[in-house]
This record gives sequence, structure tokens and C-alpha cells, in this order.
Amino acid sequence: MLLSDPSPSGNGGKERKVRWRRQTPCSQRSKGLIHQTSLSFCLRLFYRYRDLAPQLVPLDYTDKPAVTLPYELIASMPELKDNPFRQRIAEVFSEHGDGNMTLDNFLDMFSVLSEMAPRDLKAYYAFKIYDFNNDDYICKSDLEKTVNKLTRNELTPEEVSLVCEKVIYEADVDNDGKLSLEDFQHMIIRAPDFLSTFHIRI
Ligand SMILES: [Ca+2]
Ligand SMILES: [Ca+2]
Repeated sequence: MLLSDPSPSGNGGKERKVRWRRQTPCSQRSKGLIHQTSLSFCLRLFYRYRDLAPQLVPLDYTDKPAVTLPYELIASMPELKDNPFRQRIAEVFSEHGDGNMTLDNFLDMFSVLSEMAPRDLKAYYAFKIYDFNNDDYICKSDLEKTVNKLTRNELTPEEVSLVCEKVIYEADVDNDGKLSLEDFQHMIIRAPDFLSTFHIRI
């Protein structure tokens, strides 16, 4: 059964994680992530997934049923419904980028969001979540959306613009005016708030 299937450690350096995410099929990715968590955690997640739509999600996953739950159900979970990034989070972890989730997607998502996930892994996904236009860089407009969500629209546009310029000025190590994953990883060491919305206890 998927949930109890042990797998070799998917741990490794940052580069290895990125390649692994891009090239490995979803089910294997999940096993790699799940390996870093406990079986009871995975079972709890499975039942949470199933509780969202018991009529759609079977108890037996031996034959990997093709079940996908709509974003609206995922976003209604108490752990996500007040998170300003819930839609981006669901999009990034969903198979087709639409926020609808298979069980594998769901397990991936909460494994990365859990407090057990390594900071590098969280940072990698935070980067993807903040990269609203999916071009592998966080530019000023991505950052403005991010800061608006992080501050729940409490700053004026001028203040947001100033914050973003300062962040880019300080974090843009290679001076190309936008943040690469490497720039971003440098930044969150000094500004850990950028990871704060990605710790979810479930
Ligand atoms: Ca971008
Ligand atoms: Ca840069």
C-alpha cells in the first residue's frame, strides 16, 4: 500500500532535490517526502483527505485509484482556509497546477508544510509559491503580491514598493534585478518571516 511503502532516502543537496522534483514521477516524489515523516502522520493525512469526500476516496489505495479532489474542498480545511497563500500553495503542489489534488499531491503538500520538513525544502517550495508567474524568478511584481499577502494588505502601495525595493536591493546577489532561488535562499536566512506562513500543524 502506498502509505506504508518504505523507500530509500530522497535526502541530498539542494540541486539534487530540484532535479528530483522535476524529473521524478509524482508517486515516487511522494514516497521521498513521506520517508522524512512518520507513518502515523501519513495515515492521519490520508484520513483527512478521505474525510473531505468519503464518497469519492476509497479506503483501499492498493490499485492507486485515479481520485482528484477539487481545490474548493482542499481550501476549506481549517489549516488552510485563513492562509493568504492557500490558492498558490494548492496550485504549486497540484498535478496540473490548477489546485485540484490527488492523494499524492495532498501528502506532498502537508509533508512540506509540516514542521518536520527541512528548511531547504520549505524554502524551495516557498520560492515556487512566491513566483506567481512561474518564470523561476521572483521579480518585483511577484514580491509585491507576496508582501501584500504576508501583511494582509495593511501597507500602502508606496510602503509595499519600498519594502520590495529594499528586499531586492539586499538579496539580489548577482544584480540582475530579480531573485533567483539562490538569492532567495540567502534572503530568508535574514528574513525568516518569508517562511512563516509555511509551517502548518495538522
Ligand atoms: Ca516570477
Ligand atoms: Ca538576482
